[in-house]
Amino acid sequence: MAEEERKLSIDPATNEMIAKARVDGASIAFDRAEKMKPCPIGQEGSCCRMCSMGPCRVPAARNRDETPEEKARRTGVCGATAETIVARNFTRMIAAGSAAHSDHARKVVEAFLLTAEGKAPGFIIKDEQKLLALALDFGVEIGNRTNEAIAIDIGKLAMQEFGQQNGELRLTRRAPLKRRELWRKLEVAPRGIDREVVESMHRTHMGVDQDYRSLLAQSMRTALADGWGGSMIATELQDIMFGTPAPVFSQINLGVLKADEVNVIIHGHEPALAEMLAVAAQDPELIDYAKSKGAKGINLAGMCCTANEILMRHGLPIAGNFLQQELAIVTGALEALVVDVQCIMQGIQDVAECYHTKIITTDPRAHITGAMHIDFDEHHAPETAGKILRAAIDNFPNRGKNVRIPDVKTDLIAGFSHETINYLQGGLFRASYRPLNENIINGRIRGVAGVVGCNNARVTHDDVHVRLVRELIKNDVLVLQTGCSAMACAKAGLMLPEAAAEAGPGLRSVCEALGIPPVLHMGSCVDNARILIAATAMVKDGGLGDDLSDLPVAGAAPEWMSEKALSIGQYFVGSGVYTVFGVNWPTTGSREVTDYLFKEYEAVYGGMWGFESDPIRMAKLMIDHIDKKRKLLGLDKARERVLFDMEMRRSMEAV
Ligand code: NFS
Ligand code: SF4
Repeated sequence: MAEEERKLSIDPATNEMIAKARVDGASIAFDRAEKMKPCPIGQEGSCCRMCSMGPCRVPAARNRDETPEEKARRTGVCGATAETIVARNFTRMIAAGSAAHSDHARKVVEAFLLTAEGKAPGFIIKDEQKLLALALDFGVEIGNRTNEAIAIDIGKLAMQEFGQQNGELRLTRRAPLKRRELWRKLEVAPRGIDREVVESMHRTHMGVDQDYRSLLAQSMRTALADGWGGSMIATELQDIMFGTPAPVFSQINLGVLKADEVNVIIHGHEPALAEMLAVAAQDPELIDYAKSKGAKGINLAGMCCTANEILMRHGLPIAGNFLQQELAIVTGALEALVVDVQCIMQGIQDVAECYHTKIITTDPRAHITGAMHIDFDEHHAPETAGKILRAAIDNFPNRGKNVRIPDVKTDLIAGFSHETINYLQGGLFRASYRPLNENIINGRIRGVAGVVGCNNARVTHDDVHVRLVRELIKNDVLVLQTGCSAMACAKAGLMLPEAAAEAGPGLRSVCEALGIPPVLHMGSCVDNARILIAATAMVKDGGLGDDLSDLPVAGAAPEWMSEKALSIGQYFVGSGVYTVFGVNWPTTGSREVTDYLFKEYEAVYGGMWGFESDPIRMAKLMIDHIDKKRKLLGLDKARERVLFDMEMRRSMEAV
């Protein structure tokens, strides 16, 4: 049967747990995906349910030579065309994605203000240097003021970014001048974060904006409010409170769970709770309590983006990425799965009922029917963390006999923030992007790719990420990663310096000289803002053009599923980056809209969208784009030379 033939994952731990789930009778996303076929009309963006005269289904024309009369007949009850319907759906998805990142940021700003005011026990201002740098960006006076006083001003200004009605978001000032001028000219410079999300919802309401170009311009403004607003604010303030990531060693995959300890996984996105749990898990009193219940200790691991946050800052192990959340429960060895917001499948509750795992929701915005709820409140963070861990410890004696922890885990090095990359290349006193730019100019590094995003149950788990990234590094493209994509490649061993052996000769020589892997883990999905900053630093360092769209770079989300990924893609495109998505593409219901995003956008933004489900072809699209940019910069000859040099070097080594 075809269903049996489709390979569900390339990860042995995942496959082992899928098999166990089936024996145990637990319902998991991998199997539900087989039963739940996607609706073809919804998938192409052609279903409108913006009013109760619908839902109206306006599927894409099946023949390319559709006459205008035929096309005119393909509209909703209100007369909305396929173009309008598709663009409205696309815009709403981006609004939801931007809202998710930005509402996360809002919580971070609230916690930051409480911390500065001394009202959040357990939280401190950890990275003074970053605080002062942000103060300069925000125009906050430093003088002889205390860190707390400076932080209060920054926090207030950051909070204003949400409610601001006019003008431009502060952090857009960090973008290259040329880019900002373009945004102004196109009238897509984001005014206020909340305003852009609300306006997107308004404009997509029945009977408002009914021109796809106009709708897509608003979707761009909303996405830019995410990348250069919400996400960037979240990353910056999290770094100040919890520390800016530096290289750290850790391990990943379900094999990080321990047979003789209380296993707690923290899953979701906002690092505040996870930070407190990381501290509480070291508390001798709680460790003794765990021992009193027969466990050897408390083992805390992460999942999804929360995992990336605590990995980058504490080196805590990662249990897995998005499609492994239910499987962690299937091990039978998980006492508690603690969740906050985003990417948490409701299915975990049902799976948990087959085992002893407690699902503990912690955010007032995200409840799950049947789960235990312990509200996380920054005013009492350490106490709440203790309460959560006690609930997990109390559950240890309930662990049954049906336990199997896959003996699979991989080492990795993470923690490549913009600051780290800067430092690694020149040391503290000469920190700069010069060596990276020089290696791009001399052709050892062909270009840089950001490979990010989710897992998707419609494609073989981790497969597209890993094959794409392998192909890119083989072709001397340095890869920057975040999110679940980073975890896929970490599991495949690509985040170790030894992985340089898989890279092309040029990239390999650079990685070996710096002692870094060819694939750099930059953090969670809000940390895609770090990629924007790194790219801007490349422009500012010189020699690679004067705008982000001049750089030999490309982006991809090969297994995307979340609306957040679409918002990220759109802000990358709007920042001038060619961005390719896999799995499926949500605007195929209109050829005109799709052509606009894939082709015409290039003339508008310098960056455009692409779609390709095959990883090798996806890599080719990205590499072709990188080569095109190299040529425009006059760097195509340099690469030919360096490859010759490498050949020569190797023949010399052989002598
Ligand atoms: Ni990003 Fe992170 Fe993963 Fe996708 Fe979800 S965890 S915020 S959305 S699934 S990469
Ligand atoms: Fe149909 Fe128009 Fe209503 Fe959409 S807004 S459901 S296309 S009538």
